[in-house]
Amino acid sequence: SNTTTEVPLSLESAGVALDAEAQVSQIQQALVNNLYWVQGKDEQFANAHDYYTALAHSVRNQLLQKRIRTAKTYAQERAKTVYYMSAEFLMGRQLGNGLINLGLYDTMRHALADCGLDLDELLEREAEPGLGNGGLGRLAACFMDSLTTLNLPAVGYGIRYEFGIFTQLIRQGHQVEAPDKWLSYGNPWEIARPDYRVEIKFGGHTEVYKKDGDDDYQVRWIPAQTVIGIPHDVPVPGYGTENVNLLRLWKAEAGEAFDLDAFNAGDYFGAVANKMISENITKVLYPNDETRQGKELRLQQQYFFVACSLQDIIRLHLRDHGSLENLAEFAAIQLNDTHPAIGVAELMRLLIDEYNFEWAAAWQITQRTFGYTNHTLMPEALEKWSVDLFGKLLPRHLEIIYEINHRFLAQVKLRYPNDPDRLERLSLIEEGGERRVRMANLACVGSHAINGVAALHTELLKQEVLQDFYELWPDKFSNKTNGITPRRWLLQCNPRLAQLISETIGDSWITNLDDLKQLEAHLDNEVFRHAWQAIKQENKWSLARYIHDTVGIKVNPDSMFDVQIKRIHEYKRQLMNVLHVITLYNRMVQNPGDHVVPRTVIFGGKAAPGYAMAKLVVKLVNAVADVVNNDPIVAGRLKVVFLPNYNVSQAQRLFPASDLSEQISTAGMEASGTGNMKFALNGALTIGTLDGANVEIREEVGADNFFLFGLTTEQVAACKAVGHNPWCYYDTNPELKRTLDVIASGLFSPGEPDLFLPILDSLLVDDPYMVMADFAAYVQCQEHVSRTYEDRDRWVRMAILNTARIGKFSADRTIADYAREIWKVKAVPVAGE
Ligand code: GPQ
Repeated sequence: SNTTTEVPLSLESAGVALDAEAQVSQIQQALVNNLYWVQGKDEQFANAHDYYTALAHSVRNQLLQKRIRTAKTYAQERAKTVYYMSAEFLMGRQLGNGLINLGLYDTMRHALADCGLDLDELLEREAEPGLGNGGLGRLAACFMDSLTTLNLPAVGYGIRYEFGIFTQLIRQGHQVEAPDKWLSYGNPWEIARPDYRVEIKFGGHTEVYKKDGDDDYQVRWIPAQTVIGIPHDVPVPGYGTENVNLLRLWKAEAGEAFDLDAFNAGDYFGAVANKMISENITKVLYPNDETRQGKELRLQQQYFFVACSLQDIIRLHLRDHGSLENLAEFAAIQLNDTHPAIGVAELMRLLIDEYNFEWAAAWQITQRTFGYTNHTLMPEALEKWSVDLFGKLLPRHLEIIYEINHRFLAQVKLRYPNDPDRLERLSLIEEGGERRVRMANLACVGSHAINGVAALHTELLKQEVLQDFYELWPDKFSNKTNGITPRRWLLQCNPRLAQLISETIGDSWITNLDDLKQLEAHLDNEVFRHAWQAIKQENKWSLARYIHDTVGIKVNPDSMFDVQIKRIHEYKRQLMNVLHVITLYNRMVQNPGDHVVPRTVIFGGKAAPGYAMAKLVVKLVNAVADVVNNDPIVAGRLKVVFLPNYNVSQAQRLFPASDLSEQISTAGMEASGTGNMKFALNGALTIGTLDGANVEIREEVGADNFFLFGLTTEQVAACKAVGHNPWCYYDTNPELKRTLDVIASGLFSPGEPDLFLPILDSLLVDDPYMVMADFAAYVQCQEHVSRTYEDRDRWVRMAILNTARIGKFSADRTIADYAREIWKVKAVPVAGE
């Protein structure tokens, strides 16, 4: 082959439509060229990872070509742009997604097979970019896919963590965390843009001064330290479009001047040590999901990426529009939770201190530009920063926040003249004890739109967490029920089902998920139902193989795959699921001859490293698995699997192979959930509470096709109001009693009889997540699930209806709603070559 071409080819050269054979040979040539010119490897010595990288570069070349044309088009059209600010983007692997979105997947598979390479194997070589914790980060990734697919001009702004979410290892059943060195073999998807570097200040003090030729006083910030932000751009393709948007992630480096003083003083080592401190800012993702950690470095991360992004937005806006007066007409900035909420104060600072705006004008621009999405109802998850820490790190921002608060509370006082309690609740500053800045209040005051992520969640926000803001500004509030991208979560992860669907109703569902409704017309077609079932079966076989390869457990692919995959949290009640497993086991021990519907109960999820109770639940699952999986009485009718290191790649294997989706959070606690949508899209049935988006999923798929159980939000509240007594459930439910007694007996903790006492204590002392109260209903509902599963034809019909009716939960719908109602942005399609 010819390896002497100077420039690595892109896969398709300008404009010429190639026949299939020519395309295959061009792909092969591009690969060889990449191997040679980009990686300096000869075919002879190239391993699978080298081929993966070569392939990734080929795809990247095409994406960059499209990206350049996209950027030109957006600038020419003076298009309004969405800036999605998020501390997390859980993108998942890029290669498979890139190939699918470019429409090259099948061609590539053939071209590779032709050279004796297996595409699936190469796809597995890609490191998982785990730049997020869970649902919130994955939502941001699905949104990027939909934004581009809808041809909406958008930039995702975030942090390029050198270490993503930790790798979860299981040792003797316990979770152990290992660092995630995802960049160690390089990242072919990113391009560093040192030419767009920005400088970010930290610490120091402020001072008043008079600008030349100006009578008014100005404030300036004299920082103690500066850090440089280097953008790293990742192209984001959409499905079937020429548009390519950008994910721009910031890496912190030491400022140019960092070393001068120290160097001049001869302190070379001190200077280099200082450089390391700067680079720490983007070193590692905080692995806490829905829990605050008031760590200085975390606030530095938040301010760093937001300040970098705002400078970038302003640079682009001034380039295209000349003045910041009309910023809100061309920029919509969405705050993904409160992590980027400091942006409100930073934009005010920029406008006032750097661009000489008057307060009122600056405030109007700021409010019109920002929107805020809330993702949790749990008060302990709301971010609050100590005023001391804040003032030390961001002295100018603290002043600005005080001024915002002063003006805001004056306005509130006019509206509610004799209501000091309300003033106290609305204040941006929490008083009493250590004074703290309330980031949710800052986000609410600084935004023109506030939204929740499911209908129930938004209602509860209005009634509870943000009630005072709702009463003040009801029109700011709206609901935007979450969604998922059908490209990754069906087309890519479940190719067999995707193909059956496309053969049956055509492929318009890929970009118009409501079209899945047409499947209902085929419900009575036996051939179709059999094909559906056969695909689920194949997917289960392939998951069974994966389980055996990763944890060495043999599972029965004919058993019901009962799956709970999500972060480990008390409110998500993995514990209730384990208690059910123990109950099933107890029944087998007591009545070995009874008929049972075989189940494989699969768990996956990470516990925050400092969350002792969640880690103990991981241990309990593994301990129960050890006993149940090895007891001959069970005879393979029940298996328990904890899959270590749940992540996006693993999720793509799990959803297609699941029969039962566990969505069993305490009502009123899960803001939305998005895994629930991925299961249903892939034809799993849900056992769930009336929580988050479960409510809307049940509405869509029909109550008959959803296994509902448990207390409602109101019942939970009522129960707690009269004083919930978990003991009475223990005393009156013999099966529940037996289940807790077996744990207490030490059966699952040989040699460590007290190991699980904290779990028993939590259940019996206050049971804050109502596991005891919901247990009987859960077990009863699970019996109904088992009986239904025995009628396999009924189950398949229900599964098909779940898929057919899940169209509402496409992220395309969600994004179209944000675009129309909050961002006021329009599609700007890029013309083909
Ligand atoms: N969510 Cl506040 C997270 O994943 N992390 C967080 O820190 C917060 C929320 C989730 C939430 O628990 C899910 O119910 C949502 O579906 C998801 O955000 C996306 O909105």
